[in-house]
Amino acid sequence: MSKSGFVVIAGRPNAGKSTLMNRILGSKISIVTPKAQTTRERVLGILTGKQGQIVFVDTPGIHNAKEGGINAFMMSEVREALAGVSAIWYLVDPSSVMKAEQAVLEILKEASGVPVYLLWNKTDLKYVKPRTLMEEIPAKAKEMGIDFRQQFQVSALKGRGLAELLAATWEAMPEGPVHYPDPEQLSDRPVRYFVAEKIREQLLLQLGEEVPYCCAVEIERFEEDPKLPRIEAIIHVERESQKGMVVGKAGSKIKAIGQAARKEVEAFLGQQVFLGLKVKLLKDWSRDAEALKRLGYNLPATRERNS
Ligand SMILES: Nc1nc2c(ncn2[C@@H]2O[C@H](COP(=O)(O)OP(=O)(O)OP(=O)(O)O)[C@@H](O)[C@H]2O)c(=O)[nH]1
Ligand SMILES: [Mg+2]
Repeated sequence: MSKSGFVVIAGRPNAGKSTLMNRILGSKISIVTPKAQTTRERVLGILTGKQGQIVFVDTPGIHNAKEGGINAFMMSEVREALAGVSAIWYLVDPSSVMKAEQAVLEILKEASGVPVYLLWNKTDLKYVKPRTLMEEIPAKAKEMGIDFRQQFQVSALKGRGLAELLAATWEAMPEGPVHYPDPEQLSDRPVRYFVAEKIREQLLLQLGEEVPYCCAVEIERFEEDPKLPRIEAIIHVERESQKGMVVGKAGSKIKAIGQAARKEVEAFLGQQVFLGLKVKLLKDWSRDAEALKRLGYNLPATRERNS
């Protein structure tokens, strides 16, 4: 019998969760940016090997979502990802603070009985005072009844400590049939999801602090042409005033975003594509249940039964 299990990668925004999953899979499945709250939806990274299969679940960073809308959706993604998993990788940036990590522990507590691996990430960087946090987190977890199985010092960016971490995680996996029998399959998402994400990555990288969070990407058309697939995408903004910020002077911004995103899509698909971008107003989409649903951000209450 081979080993088979789900491992959720959880933690604060910007801890390096997506970087870690990409590194383990050796493929850029999740987008990565220096901005917090880059990941909006859970996405799978499927590792198939001689021992069996580990299905990693990259999740949005855990933060206090005060209002409803997209933030509430992101936190429901984390909660739903935690159901029925075999292990949790809890990633911490050592420059974090206990108050922020407390919000993560509150959610991990809900997955009672699941072994948690505490991963100190970014150990390639020098920090002045990680000591207190390194004592505070395990102490608090113990108090809350969370099963901290083991701790590792890693660098998702450099790959440091990952072999030991993976070996320990394989050990903890139960025996069972693999969930995804095709060893070539690396994720659960369709191509159009990855295309939309590459566009969102460029919005995060190329626009000022707040604007990317007001953007949602929808693939309007995807024409499969073996020579040059034709992809048309809409960037939805929340307010009229944001349109100009995305388009830029004489369309310079949207052009740069489109060019960079196209290069990423081409690298991902291994072929040239046509990528057309449009900017449209979808008023207050991040707070509107119907708009969120249309964009695929299904809040638990509106989620279809079989989706
Ligand atoms: N120096 C260093 N930087 C890292 C490491 N891991 C991640 N980073 C950087 O940290 C930033 C955030 O990385 P992400 O992988 O997007 O973080 P995340 O936890 O997925 O963030 P959200 O999706 O916002 O929750 C990026 O700039 C990464 O390059 C690491 O081990 N060392
Ligand atoms: Mg991420």
